[in-house]
Amino acid sequence: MTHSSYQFTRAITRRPASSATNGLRAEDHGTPDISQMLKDHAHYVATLRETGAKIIELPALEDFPDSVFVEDDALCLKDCAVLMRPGAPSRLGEVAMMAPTIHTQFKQVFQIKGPGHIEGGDILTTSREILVGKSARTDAAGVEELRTIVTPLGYKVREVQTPAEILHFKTDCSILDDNTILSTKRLHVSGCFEGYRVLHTSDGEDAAANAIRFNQFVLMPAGFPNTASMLRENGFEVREINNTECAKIDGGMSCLSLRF
Ligand code: CIR
Repeated sequence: MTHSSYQFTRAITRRPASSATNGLRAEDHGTPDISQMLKDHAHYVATLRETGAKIIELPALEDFPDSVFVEDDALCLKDCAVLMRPGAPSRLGEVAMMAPTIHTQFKQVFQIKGPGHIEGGDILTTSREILVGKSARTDAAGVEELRTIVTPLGYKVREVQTPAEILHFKTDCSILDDNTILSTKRLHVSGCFEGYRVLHTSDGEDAAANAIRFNQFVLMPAGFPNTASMLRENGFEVREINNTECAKIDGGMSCLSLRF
């Protein structure tokens, strides 16, 4: 399998619902301000669009407080998509709401049927393999079902472990180019990135790891100046997006879009 892990022609996003104030969170950091979240989301979408990609914007789903985090609903590959089966019970129903859009974009669509669970936030697709971190949301059965679906298509799935203290594998890492990963030190020490060039987030800036490379830009949450400088010194064109409100419900740059 060889294809670029950061060049995309399309992305799917979903407008934040007012009910995002009830979004899932590991710790209470206060209630998200929805008008600020909407502004940040608009900035995010505009930045994706600035790269020339087509952005499919879906309407808010009030019944699903976490539905702005579309990444968890599907895995989009070059030639097919796989609808996920979230481990968070309140998020299971989001997938059916995403499915029609996925079907308009992909000829080949698969579905994780269970009994296992898997969320897109635990999946890092690199140019050579699909890393899936087992977590509180993604279990071994979910990983195995994904493996059964994509192996015949030529993809290699590697099961890794999301550190216990973080929500998703990609909470702590992101792809910067075909051979380079941005990672927190705590995730890198787990040894899962052998063979890749790894750049570390700066001390005290772990939350900067949930970034995305989308065509010419690296979108990262604002407020992590040392990591932003390090990325610029390494030649990346960094765009900083305020993420204070999504961060209150454990969401970051990658969660907000499906990219393909
Ligand atoms: C959740 O707990 O499911 C949401 N509040 C945050 C999801 C973030 N998604 C992601 O990291 N891919």
